Amino acid sequence: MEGQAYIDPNETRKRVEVCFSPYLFPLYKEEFEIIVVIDVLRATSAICAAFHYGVKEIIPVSTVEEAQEYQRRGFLVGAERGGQIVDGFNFGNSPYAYMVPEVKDQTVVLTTTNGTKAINLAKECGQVVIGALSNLEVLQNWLAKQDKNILCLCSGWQNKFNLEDTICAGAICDHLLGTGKFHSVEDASIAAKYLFLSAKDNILGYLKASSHRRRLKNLNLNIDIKYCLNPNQAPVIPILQGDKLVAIEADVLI
Ligand code: 3SL
Repeated sequence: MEGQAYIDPNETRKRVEVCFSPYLFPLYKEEFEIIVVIDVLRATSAICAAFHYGVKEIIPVSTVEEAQEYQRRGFLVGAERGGQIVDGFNFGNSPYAYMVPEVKDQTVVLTTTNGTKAINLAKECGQVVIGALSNLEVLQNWLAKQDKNILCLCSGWQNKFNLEDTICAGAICDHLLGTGKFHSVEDASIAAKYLFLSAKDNILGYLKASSHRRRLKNLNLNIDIKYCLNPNQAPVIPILQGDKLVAIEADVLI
């Protein structure tokens, strides 16, 4: 496998690794059974919020054209590009847009700049699970019980590295490594873990100068930033089944 780090031939533990951006995903994609797609600001936080507030299923699509097609067919559709609601759609990517009675028990279609693309990229290669700071603890606990190799795929921003997804991925790594059942061999995973450890006591402050936080602040979306960076507010695990995200049943989470 191209670019793989050294693995001790006697190692029996499962792996947990971090891929910093979808652009790097081809270097990792063959080795993992579970792919945790992370887009803290804001796609995966919005998805977790949606399920926490009772959305039945979410169809993540990569392009605005696909979203328009679903809209023509009568679906509820959220569409975001560059942090803003795309013209012609009723809502975008704000977690608060999914905390309303109108979406309860509904199927929602969603397209976003980076997050839904990363989901569709990952789905050919393993079981896609949605990760965010808002579902961190419940996700960590569930992943720890899976006897599978796990890749945390950071959605980044237009294929570039970002801090918020990396910190979330680092938190997942830190927890799984702490169970003793997992190991990491890639330097990216070690870096993500140390970034999380230096950020964990004040994630909001740590990300103050980060690019995407500044982009959203400029769009007056501070309220969304605060929600997305506040851990464990939406204890759900969305998982991809076919082309649809559904929430894992609550009794499986215990
Ligand atoms: O990139 C994405 O998928 C979005 O979450 C970006 S934004 O937070 O809506 O700007």
